[in-house]
Amino acid sequence: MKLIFATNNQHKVQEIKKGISADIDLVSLKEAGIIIDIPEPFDTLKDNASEKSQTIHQLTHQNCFSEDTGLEVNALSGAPGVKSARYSGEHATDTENINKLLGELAGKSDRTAQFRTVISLIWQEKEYWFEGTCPGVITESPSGDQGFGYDPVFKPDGSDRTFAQMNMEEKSAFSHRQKATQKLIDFLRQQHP
Ligand code: ITT
Repeated sequence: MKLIFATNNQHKVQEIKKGISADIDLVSLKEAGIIIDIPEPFDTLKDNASEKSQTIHQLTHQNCFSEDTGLEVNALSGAPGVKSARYSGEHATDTENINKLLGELAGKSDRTAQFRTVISLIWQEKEYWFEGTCPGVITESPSGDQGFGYDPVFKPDGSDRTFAQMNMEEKSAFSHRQKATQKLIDFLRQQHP
């Protein structure tokens, strides 16, 4: 079955393509030839995910999904959360965002955090949501050069390595994105047993 993944983030495409079953023909926006910068104007991951999938559905009239992900840090009352991509400014780089995060956490003893992913699926004209979380801690300094975003400073519970020190399969065993994707796969299997 064909499913469009409404994202411009190629790291997300790679991770979800690895985690999704072979019977699902996942097509990224790039592969579908759709060039669009979808705004994320809302205060929740769920609303932003819906905005992305509905925009692409209105354009293509095909089954599609999107996801919005945020890093929620307890000592910062859940920040950067829904603003994770723009934490240190509108066009912030990953390094700038990480530096801001480490600065905000300096001297704080509670370094617990979680990644949260919300998937919005539009399947046969109806919308469904799936969520995945991954608890962990923010390290004192960056380690590793794999992955993307905040991966160099996020160590999931149960591991002594950051996400950036893991390959994609290792990250998947812990990851928020993979947990949400698995729920999506389970749903699609029920539609087409
Ligand atoms: P799309 O909206 O096109 O899907 P995006 O990069 O704008 O892509 P988000 O708004 O969902 O995606 O992502 C928010 C930011 O959170 C993202 O830019 C990364 O910095 C960070 N992020 C998301 N998932 C992550 C992960 O698995 N590991 C580390 N950082 C992640």
